[in-house]
Formats: sequence, C-alpha cells, structure tokens
Amino acid sequence: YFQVFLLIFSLHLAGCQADRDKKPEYTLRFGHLANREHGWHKASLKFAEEVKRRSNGRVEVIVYPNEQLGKEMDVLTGLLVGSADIMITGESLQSWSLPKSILCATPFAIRDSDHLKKVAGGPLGKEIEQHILDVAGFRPIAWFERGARNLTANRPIRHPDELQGMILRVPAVSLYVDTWSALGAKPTPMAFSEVFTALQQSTIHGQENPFALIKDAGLYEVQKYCMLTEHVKSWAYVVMSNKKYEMLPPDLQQVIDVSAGIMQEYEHELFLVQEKKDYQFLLDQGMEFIEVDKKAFREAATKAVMQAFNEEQIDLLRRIQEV
Ligand code: 2Q2
Repeated sequence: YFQVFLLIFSLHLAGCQADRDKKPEYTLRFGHLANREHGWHKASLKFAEEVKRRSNGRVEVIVYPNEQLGKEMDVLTGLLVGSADIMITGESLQSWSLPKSILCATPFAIRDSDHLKKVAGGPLGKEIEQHILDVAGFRPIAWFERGARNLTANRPIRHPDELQGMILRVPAVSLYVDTWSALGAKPTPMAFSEVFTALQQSTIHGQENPFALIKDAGLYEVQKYCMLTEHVKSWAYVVMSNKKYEMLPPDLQQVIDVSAGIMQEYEHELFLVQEKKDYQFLLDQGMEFIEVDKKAFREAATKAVMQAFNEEQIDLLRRIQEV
C-alpha cells in the first residue's frame, strides 16, 4: 500500500511541477501611473493573481506601476499597437475623440460618493463604457471611485482671484486646461511621472490630485498647502485592448471579466479605508489644509465647462445631474 501511495504521491508532485513549469499561453501587460503603495497597484496585483489562478496559469498579467510601461497618453497608444494590454485611465480619454468619457471627471458634476456610484455603476456609466469601447476599441473592464481632486501649492489660495499667473500642472485633459484657464491659472499639461521633479524645480507652481496621489507620489515634500477645492469627484476606468480581449477564447474572457469584478470590489474596500488615512498622513507631514470659497470655484468652473462642452456632453451632464 505504501508503494502505491508513494507512486500516486510522486505522480501528484510531477503534475504540480508540470503546472508550475507550464508557460502561460497569454501574457498581458498592465500599466498605471501610481506607485506600489497605491490602491490601484494593490488591486492590479489582485487581478493578476485571480487571473492566474482562475486560468490555471494559462494567462499571466504583469503589472507595471509608476508609468514604467510609459506615460498615460503613450500607453493608450500602446493598447492599440500591442505594446500594452491593460491600463488605468479616465479623463485623458477625452483626447481620444471620446467626448463622453470626460463625464467621468467633469468639475462639479458629481455631488458625493453615493451619486458617483449610481452614475458610474448605472445606465449612464454603461453608456460611457460602451462609447469608449465602440469608438476607441478600449474595453472598460472595471471602474474605481477616486477621492476628490484638490489643488496644492506653496501658498494658500482661497479664491480663484488668487490663481493669477500660477503655473499649474494638469493631466493632458483639454477640459482641465479650459477650466483652469477660466479660473485664472496657467494650466500646463504634463505626465504624472514628471510632476514631482517639476514641482521641485519650480517649473510649475502647483498641481491638483486626490489625497492618495499627493501622498504616494511624495508631493507633500514639495507642496506646503492643500486647498480643499474638491473640484472634481471622479472615477477611473481599467481598460483592456479589445483586440486582445477578442483574441482570447470565451472561457478566458470570462476569467478576465470575473477577475475584473473582484479587482473592482477589492479596490473599493482599500479606497474606503485609505482616504482618511492619507489625509491624516499628509497632516502629520505638515501639510496645511485650506478651506476655499467653494462657491466662487464652482461658479467659474461650471461656466467654463458649459462653454467647453458640445450639445451631446451637455445632455449627458444634465442626465447625470438628474440621477
Ligand atoms: O493627475 C493625474 O495624472 C491623474 O490623477 C489623472 O487624473 C489621471 O491620470 C487621468 O489623466 C486619467 O485619465
């Protein structure tokens, strides 16, 4: 009996070994701009793990943080040419002839977290996702709620009047350029991975982002004040090259879908605990938080948005506000 046991046991071991040595049939490159501490990264790793396990090693996902796979705008191109397969993006999709995509990050469009969930997770969110898929061939597989974007600088700013002459880094999003120009600043589009150095060298004076990125990119080391403008409440998309997705057999497509759902939930759990912690961390590091004249920011920004938007975008904005 013992010999039979040994035989079965060694066959089992050999089987495990074969499983481990099996080369994946598909390798997917997944890039994002945040660092290893950020919820986006932890969620991406979770996705990779789920995909590996659920596909029995047939699909491998390699995650590249810190724009290691390229700057956001370049990775979007990468998705089309095949040098990248999955990425986290959002309002930058506006530059991709995707007018509806900017509604995921329109200044003062979303009231609160509850409203955001109803929009992003409801029929309007589906409409935006379908638009992104149909027009650009980027397939949204998950969405992540983000913390509100806040302005940082080395001087306190309480009113848009005080923005005059300020060189403000924004991501490559034309609506952000329009909005901050209308508010009086000099917005300069720049990739996220360049922001820390540009602030350090004072080629820009400020930037705007949620607490999580201000913390994880170390921006508090080069910015003293965080203005509680909360001017954008947004969500991001995890998008996959649809060409790549369609190359997969149906069972592996299902693995992607299920794993993406798990990633989305996991990221949200992290986000809920992380926001308050990040705020406390920034406070402990000596960042000063400034209350602003929200009404003045809102009015000027909303006016700029209405001027920048076409009819289709205004219609979608109205439908979002009705939710
Ligand atoms: O400031 C940044 O670069 C990010 O927080 C952006 O919001 C993000 O990268 C968007 O450009 C998403 O498309």
